Amino acid sequence: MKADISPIRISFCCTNTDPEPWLTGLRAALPLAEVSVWQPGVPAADYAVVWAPPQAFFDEQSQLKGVFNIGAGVDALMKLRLPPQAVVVRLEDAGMAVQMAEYVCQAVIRHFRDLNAYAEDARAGRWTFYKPRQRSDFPVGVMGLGVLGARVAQALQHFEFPVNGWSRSPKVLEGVHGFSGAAQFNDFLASSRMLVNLLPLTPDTTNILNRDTLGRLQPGGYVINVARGAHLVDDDLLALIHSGHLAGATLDVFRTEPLPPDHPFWQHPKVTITPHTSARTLRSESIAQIADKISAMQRGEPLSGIVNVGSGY
Ligand code: NDP
Ligand code: OXD
Repeated sequence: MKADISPIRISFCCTNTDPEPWLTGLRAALPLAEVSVWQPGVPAADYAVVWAPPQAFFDEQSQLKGVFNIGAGVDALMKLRLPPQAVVVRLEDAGMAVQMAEYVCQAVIRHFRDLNAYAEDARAGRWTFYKPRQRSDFPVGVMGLGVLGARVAQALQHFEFPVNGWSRSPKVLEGVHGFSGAAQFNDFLASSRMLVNLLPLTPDTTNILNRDTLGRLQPGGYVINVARGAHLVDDDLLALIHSGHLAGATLDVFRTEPLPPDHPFWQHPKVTITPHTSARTLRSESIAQIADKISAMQRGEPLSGIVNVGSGY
């Protein structure tokens, strides 16, 4: 259903994004809105649709009522000086949760079932078997039980892995052994062999995957980082793989993206990398969600997905 709202101005400012399909979609969903790409000097807008905008955007568009981030993570936005009255809204699922669930399940299963070794054998023309492993020996710990982490924790249970979850506040999710807060972090790590990171990047979570924390995983641990590169201390991960404590890692996100050509992750036989693609922003789902929320704001109705700027997510 198309939203019916009074004339408003929406400014689009997204780096590395072709604006045209977004403008077309937003205009179709909000026919009474004026939607345009931001350029210095354009008239003041009511709402912004952004991805990693420059500080100059907010310095100029200081009267915004709402800022809609076309991603789930708002860490890039949180580094900027935002107009204090603006409500910051992130994407909630919008088609990303199922993608994240399939990506993480494939990474867990690929490791658990030795599929990398089978692929290597096939390339070498070897018909070899590896001993089946016990699922009960491979508990998976999911860090972050928000929109994406909860979906991942649920999906892993279909494959009968024991699942632990860790969040800031206590959460009750069926079939998930829940841990919360700093006080239970070490117990969560010690109960997990495979670790999936789905935390937001905040001052509290930067570098949270380090020598000490990863060293607390059960021996033969495996790390799947699908949140942000700055959660992980790269050299600590490599040292723990080299020492044999960790069996390897699947990494979708990196401190510098694209991953620099000389980074050791590219060639490491125990590290599988993908180019920040585990859960892509889906344009039509995202536009529908943003249009609904702008309409709700215009009508003075409450909306979900509002970022708590104080806690950074
Ligand atoms: P949510 O905000 O819904 O969930 C965040 C979860 O992390 C919550 O359970 C929260 O706890 C928990 N958390 C936050 N801070 C802490 C802390 N200090 N200690 C323990 N737990 C904490 O986020 P989403 O699930 O939507 O997204 C998670 C992240 O995934 C995004 O921030 C983004 O960085 C990343 N992402 C990556 C993508 C990719 O393609 N690689 C795509 C999309 C997102 P509580 O519930 O108590 O608040
Ligand atoms: C996101 C992302 O945060 O794409 O949505 O990483």
